[in-house]
Amino acid sequence: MFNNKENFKREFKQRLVGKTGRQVHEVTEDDVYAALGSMIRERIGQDWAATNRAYIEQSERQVYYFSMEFLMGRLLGNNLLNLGVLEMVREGLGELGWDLEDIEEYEADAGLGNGGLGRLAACFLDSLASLGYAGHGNGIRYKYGLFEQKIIDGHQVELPDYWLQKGNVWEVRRGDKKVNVQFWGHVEAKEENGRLVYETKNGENVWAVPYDVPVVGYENASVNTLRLWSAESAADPSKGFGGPGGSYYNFLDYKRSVETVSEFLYPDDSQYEGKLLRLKQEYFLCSAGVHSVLRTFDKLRLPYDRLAEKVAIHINDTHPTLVIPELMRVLMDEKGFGWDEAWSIVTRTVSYTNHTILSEALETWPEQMVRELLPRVHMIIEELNKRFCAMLLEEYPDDQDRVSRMAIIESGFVKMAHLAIYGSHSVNGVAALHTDILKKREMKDFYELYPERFNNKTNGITHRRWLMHANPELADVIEEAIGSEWKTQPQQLTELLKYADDAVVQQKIYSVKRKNKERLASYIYKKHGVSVDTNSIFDVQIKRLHAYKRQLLNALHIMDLYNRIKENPSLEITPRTFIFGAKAAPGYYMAKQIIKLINNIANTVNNDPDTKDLLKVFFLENYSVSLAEKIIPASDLSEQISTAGKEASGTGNMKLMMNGALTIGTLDGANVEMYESLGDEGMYLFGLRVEDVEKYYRDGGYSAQAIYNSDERVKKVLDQLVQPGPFCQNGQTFDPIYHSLLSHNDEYFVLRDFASYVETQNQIGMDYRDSKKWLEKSIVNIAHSGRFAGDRTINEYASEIWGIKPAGAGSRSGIYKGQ
Ligand code: 26V
Repeated sequence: MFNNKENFKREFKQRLVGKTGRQVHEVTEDDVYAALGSMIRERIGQDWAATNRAYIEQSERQVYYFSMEFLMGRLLGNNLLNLGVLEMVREGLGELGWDLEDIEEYEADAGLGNGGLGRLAACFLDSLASLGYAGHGNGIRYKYGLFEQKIIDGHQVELPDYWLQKGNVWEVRRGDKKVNVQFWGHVEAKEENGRLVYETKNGENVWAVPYDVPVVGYENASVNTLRLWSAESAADPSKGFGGPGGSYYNFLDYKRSVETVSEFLYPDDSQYEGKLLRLKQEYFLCSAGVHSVLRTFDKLRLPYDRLAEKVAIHINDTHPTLVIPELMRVLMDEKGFGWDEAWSIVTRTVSYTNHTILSEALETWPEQMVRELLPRVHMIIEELNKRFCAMLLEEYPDDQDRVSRMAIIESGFVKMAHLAIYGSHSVNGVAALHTDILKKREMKDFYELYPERFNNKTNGITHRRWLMHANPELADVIEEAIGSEWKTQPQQLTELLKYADDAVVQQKIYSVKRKNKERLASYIYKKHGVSVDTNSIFDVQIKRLHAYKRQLLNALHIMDLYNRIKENPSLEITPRTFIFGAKAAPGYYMAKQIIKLINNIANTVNNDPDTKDLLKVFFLENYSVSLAEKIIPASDLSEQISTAGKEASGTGNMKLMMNGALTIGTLDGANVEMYESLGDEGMYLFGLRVEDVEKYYRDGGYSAQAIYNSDERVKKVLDQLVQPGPFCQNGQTFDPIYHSLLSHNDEYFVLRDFASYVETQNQIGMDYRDSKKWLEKSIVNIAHSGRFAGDRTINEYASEIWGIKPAGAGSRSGIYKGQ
């Protein structure tokens, strides 16, 4: 295996020719990517095998992070970084005439997630491996990831994301580890040695085939596993082709039906829909995952009553909650345990994270659907509900209301969050404020019953991808100033505080930001044919499009700025470039209207001679992990402007902070904790607080119409949504947006926060002109961002929820300690 540049070059050339059957000067960049990827994957293989062996030998508890989403993005650059060969490979390739950054672009971005929840799972895997924990991912290998977004005439158009088209160099298909998953059928009970044994008959059998992806730790030789399941038909001609019926055509129908299970990722984010296929996907993940976890446990040759000592299963939101009844089923029906013993094993094994307080995102499945699709699992849920309600009635004999509120099955629906809390030993929120709201409001009943289960784990992001890999020049400047300890102990970034005021460091940080802005500007030029002033403030809002995230507030501010300049063309304002990136759920009409509005604003503002030198607006299509890596290092201002109390945490806020952007934000999610570190000096707060929002919801008293009537700026921009003018081109108006604000009384308090937002933005415009002061704040932001590194978060999960210590698996272990 190569260990220096010359070896690398020799080995790489050989492989390139061997793989393509072409001479080195004939290959394409695609070939270079494929050859390099497979070469690096093989190099990882050694450490991977050693890590797995060590985990079995050490026999310590291992964590399995069950998630319907893993938003991994591209892996080549990150794997090179974590293996410690990035520079060697970059130089070697360079000498052979290829630019590594160009080659990285040939990798499909693995978009197996919607947004925050899926990307968090990916960041956590990176921290688990880098800290040397035995922690693995368990997910679905969707054939199609999150749709590719095109903007056509200002509208979002969705295209399928066939990310596997060119193959996936990182995955290894493990056909020998496939697992049978059963749907439908009916349950038969028979007596065996004096106890009832249940078996499902005539079900639809599906093979879950694992594809393993190595997760490389940072310079520690640890390699964990992300196991992604793919659905395949369980054809067995002797049993009538595996499916119901026996003919070849039946088999083809059956095959098609089976394969749809892992066909695509549901593109809805925070909007629950009770779709049968989605329920199938959830059970598919849980059943396959449970069986594979137990198989690994079998290698230890221990009795199952010791399962919880060796295994922790973490569920990422309620989507994998069916692990609870599924593990019950397997322990009772396949391993012979009685109810109470099985329940004790399950609850000691499982823990759960809640990621949202939006009631419309809470999962509740029609009981009838669960009964038909998963008959045995349904029986178990029914029994769990019976026992839980009986216990509640004992606890609260005079409070039937509370018992019904807390029931797992109620009015014909299975409430997944209730099942998840009942079946877990730990329930956590993802930022201090969010956990507080769960305890005091959303899950109050459960908190009163199980106060010891509730805890907070403020989210974090991997500084390896989001700083070291996405912004290597900034990483170099930091290293020159404070050394490299922060790379393995990100909280050491606070050392930078000493240099906040240092003219030399400031100058270096300024020129890195400048270069990153130029790079983004040339990307924008390529895509939009419009040139960007890199002296302008790069004002960035990148996240899923959702009413509560209030991209609309940002848009209304731009409209107002436009109006002000039109009224007074010599107005003194600091030039701005507004950058948006956002996908809307395909069925989310209002979100799509907002995308169109932003594009109309862009059209007008970017072309009007009075404004085009002062304002630019870009809606960058197909926001994704790889696009985020281009935008974030170039950002000056980070928009985190959700209605207070609605954003559970946010993680983009952390990535932007770590790259030196200043935040304009509400006191919501993890912004609250950012503010604790930064204060008014380092962060721009505005708008209603949670208490204010709650008071309005509780007592009423908010009138959007009154604001419209009294604030001329508001009146003007709202009228511009529905009247022919600069923002309604070709006669299209935005009545639904207008009515959501006025007729529906502005559920998200956009108009209520408008004045405060505009005022804060004006202040920011002025402050940006004092570049020394701005740079100082920017450095302070970077310095305090270590608190939001995923390593801190994962250490907290490890010690407070999972009870695990670093395994120190790899031969180079001990180098990377984290903190
Ligand atoms: C809900 C559903 C409903 C069924 C269809 C598929 C689907 C997919 C996702 C969701 C819920 C998404 C919840 C989510 O992404 N929450 C975000 O989690 C981030 C990580 O904790 C956090 O930073 C964000 O504030 C929070 O919105």
